[in-house]
Amino acid sequence: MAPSVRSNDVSNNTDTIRHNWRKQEIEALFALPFNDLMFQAQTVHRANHNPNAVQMSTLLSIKTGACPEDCKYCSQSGHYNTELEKEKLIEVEKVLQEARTAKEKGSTRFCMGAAWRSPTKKDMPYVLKMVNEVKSMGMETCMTLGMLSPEQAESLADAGLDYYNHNLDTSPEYYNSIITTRSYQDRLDTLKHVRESGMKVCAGGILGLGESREDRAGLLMQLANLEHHPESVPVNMLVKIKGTPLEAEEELESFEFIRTIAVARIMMPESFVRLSAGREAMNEQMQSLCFLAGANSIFYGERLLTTENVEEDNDVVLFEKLGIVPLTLETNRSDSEEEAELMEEVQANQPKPLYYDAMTANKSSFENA
Ligand code: SAM
Ligand code: DTB
Ligand code: SF4
Repeated sequence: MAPSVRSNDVSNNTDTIRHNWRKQEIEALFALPFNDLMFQAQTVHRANHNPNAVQMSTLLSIKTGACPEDCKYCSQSGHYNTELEKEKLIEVEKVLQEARTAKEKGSTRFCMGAAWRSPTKKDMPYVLKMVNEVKSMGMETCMTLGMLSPEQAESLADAGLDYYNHNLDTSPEYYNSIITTRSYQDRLDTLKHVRESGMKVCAGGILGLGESREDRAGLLMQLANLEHHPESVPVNMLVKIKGTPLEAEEELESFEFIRTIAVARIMMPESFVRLSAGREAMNEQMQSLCFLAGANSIFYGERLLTTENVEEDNDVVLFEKLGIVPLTLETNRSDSEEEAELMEEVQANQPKPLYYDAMTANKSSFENA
């Protein structure tokens, strides 16, 4: 029998930004007939985004493995034997080379990730230099370095870091089954420091950790009820890593993953929802349904941090089949940024109040005729 919630009325959802979602409402969205959920998500998506443009970020691991945290899904945790090749903080020049290549291939954002609990005082000058130099190449910058103090967030913001990625990973209720070395509140605190520093927030989670639908709803509720929605919401599908406690975790059903993307889109209409890790194991049709559900960002490039991503050529082919274009920095500017720039232009072109330039005035009216 079809559930009693009908989704034809989308009028309340296309232009409302809410921060007071209740678990029951979210679960009701999850329980909609699939087509109704997709229609509602696509309607919200179209009201807020170009439905045929996808933002592309490229990842680079700047410090790999030997992490003191015990995240049960992670290849980089020092608690598990994952046979990962560890690497100390890499040289700034190597980062710049990789960023240059990513830019040439069409990526607009460069995300640098380190397997740290949090950066140390000694690490900071290097990461600040990386931000500064990648930024001056004309790319958006993103980092994920673990927990940040308010001061560290400030200094990254001052260096020009655009986004900071820090995931909540799952619901508060399920969290302790996955990570014990860092609390949920620690994560919320870092997100607060990032927001207060003025950087944009990238925060999402992982599906397929053995969590329930209620946990997926709980994760989205946490994200959407933050004071401001994260500008970027990565939704990762667990990449099973040999040697971790989740290596043999049962596969999450594909439609449940797509439903989660759709519910995220409805709850956070203006955010970029990123179809993140796990894409390599998804066929073209599954990825297309994720885009239809409102995902409008991907990691582009052959590697994520320590695992393989979809081959670039395959992404190009899929985009061509779907008529999707990569979002450029120019088209990604917000209305307020554009308005501010227009106002500046208008003000710069204001005629001097004490004389009237008849020649120019006439000329432009001819041109406009
Ligand atoms: N060490 C930092 C931290 O955890 O805050 C940053 C790097 S960490 C790899 C960033 C995120 O990647 C994690 O929070 C998790 O959501 C995701 N991730 C890590 N390993 C994953 C895996 N095997 N499958 C899917 N997502 C994963
Ligand atoms: C995020 O949410 N996913 C990215 C990024 N933020 C840093 C990381 C995915 C890691 C996938 C497993 C790996 O390559 O180690
Ligand atoms: Fe360390 Fe981040 Fe991996 Fe957790 S997810 S073990 S904090 S690198």
